[in-house]
Formats: sequence, structure tokens, C-alpha cells
Amino acid sequence: MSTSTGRRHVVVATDENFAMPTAVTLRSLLLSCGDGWAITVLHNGLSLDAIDGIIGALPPTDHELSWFDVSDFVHGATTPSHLPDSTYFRLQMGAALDASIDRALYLDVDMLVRHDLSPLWDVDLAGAPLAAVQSVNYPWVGTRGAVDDWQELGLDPRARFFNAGLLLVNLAEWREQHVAERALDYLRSPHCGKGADQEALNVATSGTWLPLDPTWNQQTPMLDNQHGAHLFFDELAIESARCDPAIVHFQTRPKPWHRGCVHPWRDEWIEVAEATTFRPITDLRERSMTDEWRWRTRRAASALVKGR
Ligand SMILES: [Mn+2]
Repeated sequence: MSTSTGRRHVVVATDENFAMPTAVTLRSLLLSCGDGWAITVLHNGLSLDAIDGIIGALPPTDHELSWFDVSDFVHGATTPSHLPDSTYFRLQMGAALDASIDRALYLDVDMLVRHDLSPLWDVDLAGAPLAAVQSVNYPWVGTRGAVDDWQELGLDPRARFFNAGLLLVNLAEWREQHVAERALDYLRSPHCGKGADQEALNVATSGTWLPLDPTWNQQTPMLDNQHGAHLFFDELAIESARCDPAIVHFQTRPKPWHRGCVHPWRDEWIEVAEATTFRPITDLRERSMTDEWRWRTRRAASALVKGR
């Protein structure tokens, strides 16, 4: 358990397949944000190579690194075929971090941190269980595919719906309001759609979470003008999130570590990846389509087994 106080706590969730992007996300965080971080990696049993790769990727800042094995976490919910099993690990952050820690930042490992996160860390959460950036794909609870059973669940369809790739969590309220437990109940219920834990966390905190500036989670659809984000983000905020985001979220496949990725921040991601000890960048740049097909085949097989 991580017990240090006075540090800024960041939580990531990963498995063997995502060890390399995890190393890049954490390296970018420490490069952009300097000293004082306590990192907790939620995982389900990483190889020593993966652990060495992540440790070796971190610049020599003053930081702490803890590993929390969630292999015993039985969530009892099925994982949609488009998501890795590790997507549910974030629900364990309340258990992984010591009860004395009342704030933590959760980051997806398909993110690149580009600017100092102090203004984000200092956001006043008041009584909100978490803060996040509104989803561009599913801006409202009532958006098709967000929470399709909103009426049965008694939710306001006009309430905002967030992207769960970045969460600034008020752990005191998270625990007090049993957010993770209620999200798990929803995940196991017949109401849950393909949004999985993102949908479940939105249901558990609907109307009570705090919306953040889009620069903290630049979502891929923000990159063009066809997404409608101007309807719910301030024009200057969306422009700044598009041109010079604090955090890039490589939301869609191909990811920057796949061939064929044309995301505008891919080169910047590669630059950070190149400096890690994780794998030679020549390998990264030349990584063949076979990896992508192996992934797709595995997901398809797992979808068959799980029946979805
Ligand atoms: Mn993501």
C-alpha cells in the first residue's frame, strides 16, 4: 500500500500487453511535471521484463513507484471485446491507496502528458467524487450509446457524460459514496452497455462529478470540426485543447505504437518512447501489422468465448 503523504498520487492500470505504453505515459508525466509524484501501477501480474522496462523508462525525478496486483479482483462482469480486461482495474484504486490519501489522478496508458499538471492537481473538487472531461463521442447521459437505460435508472438525459481516460478522484468521497461498488453493481446489471466501466462510473456519479477543461483530456474527435464539441466547450478552451493540449489521449486505434497511426501527436509520443529502455525504437517504428492482427484475432476469440 502506498502511504506517503505530501506527494501527488497518480494511478495507472495495465497488463503485460500495455507495459510499453504505460512506460511512455509515466515517462511523459515525470518529464512534464517534475518531482513529488507517487505512482501506483495496478496490474494483474507483470513479467520482470515489463517491470524493468517501466522502471527504466522513468527519468531521475524524485518519485515513488508502487505495484498493486489486482489478480484477485473478481469483478464478475464481462469485458466488451473492444476493451482490455485491465479497464476495470481502475475501480480498485480506493483499495490500492492508503485510506489517508484523499486525492489521486487516474491516467489511461494511451495518454501523453505534455504540460505541467499542477493547475489540474489543484482543482477544487468541493464535494464532487471526481472531476473529468466531458466526452466528445457521448456528451450527454441521453446520447445514444451513453446510458441507454437512463429512463429506467431515473437519470437526467441532459446531464453531462465524461470520458473516463482521465479522472481526478476525490478518494474520500469516492469511498464515502461507494462509487466503485455502485459502478460494479451497474456493470453486472443488464442495463450496462458497451461503455463498460466508463458508463458505470458515469451512472454512479451522474450529476455530481465536476467538468474539467478539455486540455486535460484531448480526445481524438476534437481534432476536426465535425464533432460538435463547440456546442458544449468554450471556443477558446477547445481551440487550446486542439492545438496545444496538456494531455493527449490516443483514444482510437491504431494507437501510436501501431503501424498506420496518423495521429498528429504520434511523433511526440515516439520521441518519448525512443528515450525509454523498453524496446528499441527501430522495432517500434517498424512494428509490423502482424501484431495488430494478432491482437484482433485474440479479441475476436475472447469475444466468442464471452459471447459478446
Ligand atoms: Mn484510453
